[in-house]
Amino acid sequence: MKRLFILLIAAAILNLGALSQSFAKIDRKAAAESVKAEFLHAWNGYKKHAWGNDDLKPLSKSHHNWYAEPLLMSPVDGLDTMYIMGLRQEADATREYVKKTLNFDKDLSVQKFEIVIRLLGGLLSSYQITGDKELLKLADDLGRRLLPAFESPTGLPYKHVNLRTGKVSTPISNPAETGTLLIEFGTLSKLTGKPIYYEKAKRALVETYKRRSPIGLVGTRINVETRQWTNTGSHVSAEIDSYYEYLFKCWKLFGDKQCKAMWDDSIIAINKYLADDVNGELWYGHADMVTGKRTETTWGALDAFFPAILALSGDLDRAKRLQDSSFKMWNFHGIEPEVYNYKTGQVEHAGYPLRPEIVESTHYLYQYTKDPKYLAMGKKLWDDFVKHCRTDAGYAHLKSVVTKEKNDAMQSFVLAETFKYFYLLFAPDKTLDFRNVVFNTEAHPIKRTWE
Ligand code: DMJ
Repeated sequence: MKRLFILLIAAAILNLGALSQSFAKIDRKAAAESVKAEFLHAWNGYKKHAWGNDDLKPLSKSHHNWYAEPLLMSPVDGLDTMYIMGLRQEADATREYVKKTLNFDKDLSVQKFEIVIRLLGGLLSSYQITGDKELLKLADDLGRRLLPAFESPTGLPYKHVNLRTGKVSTPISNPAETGTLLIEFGTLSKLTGKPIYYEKAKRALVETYKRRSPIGLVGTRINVETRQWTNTGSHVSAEIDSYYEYLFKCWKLFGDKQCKAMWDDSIIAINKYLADDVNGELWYGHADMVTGKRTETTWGALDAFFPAILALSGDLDRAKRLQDSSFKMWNFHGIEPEVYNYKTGQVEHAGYPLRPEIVESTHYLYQYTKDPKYLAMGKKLWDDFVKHCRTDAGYAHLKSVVTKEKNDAMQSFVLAETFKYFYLLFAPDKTLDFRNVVFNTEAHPIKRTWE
């Protein structure tokens, strides 16, 4: 076992070495074309085998729906990627289909967070790209149907809400789900002139922040009716991650000074209690929100968004070091696991559901540094991604990054995020005005102009 670990470390070091040699070799144009072609491969798989449903099942060549009726997750999530890639005809046809088919008047109890980041975010960014008022109308209708979720005694939203009746359920939530709403609801307010959306989502973000511990950390689970934490584990991973992302991004997008102050305060605690320097490498582990005591030394595919936020907030030094750590994690098995123990080198959750976060951070670091190292890094990620996840009908999750066995799923965020960030990394900078958009957590770019 020890020998295997040493061999894996050696392989990872060789990979970093190979990376620095290959800077000059990246043909950005060819790489961007290849990403576009593979996006179309995945999209055509969806169209052929899952059209009208939420997601493609790429092994059985069938479909998956989140609820009893489809809500067009893949078409709405993938739409702005088509426009960004210049696939105008395909995008226009998809937009017409969405307008004709999507109807939120359904007796479905939906998970508000996922609906907000994928559907509300997707409709708003595609509205900004096309100016098609029907998309804004759909977004407004959806936003209105989600508003009852905020009617808890604390203003922290319930996890589920029925789109037709407004009935809420599931009071145990988490910072990611109570605090990842303001980009979308705030944008809806700016674009419709209805302040209620901004107010409700902002209050939820502030209430989450107010519940931080005396040392400045938030936990993993919170009861929205009682304000009590039911899990005090603190980290930047699943169930917390995008809460921090939105603190900074809402300052960027709306110039909201309170969001900036909440971020400034939070990042001090994150760097003090979660950052973990291990033999010169920077990782961020888990700690108890009350005591600050280290509880886990794990990092994973979801956490890999954090270098992007560090870079965005101006901390390029930590961003670069952390990105090197994520890349090291990726290279142990030629693709990253969901959870990796950076102290023991063990994979703790071996799945890879085609996550975009490491690509997102590579894109941000390239934008801020223009260091060709990040193009080479992205190319390695891309080649591995295609090699291990491509199927004849699309792209498939991996059950295990160790065995590379596939799973019959292709979530919509692959179309919204993974392909988009790969494309933006390689495509000419003029493709998207990076400095003047803010991406929601599902990679839907929102422009800072409100027309
Ligand atoms: C996406 O839905 C979003 O990026 C979310 O913030 C986290 N999980 C997936 C991608 O991994």
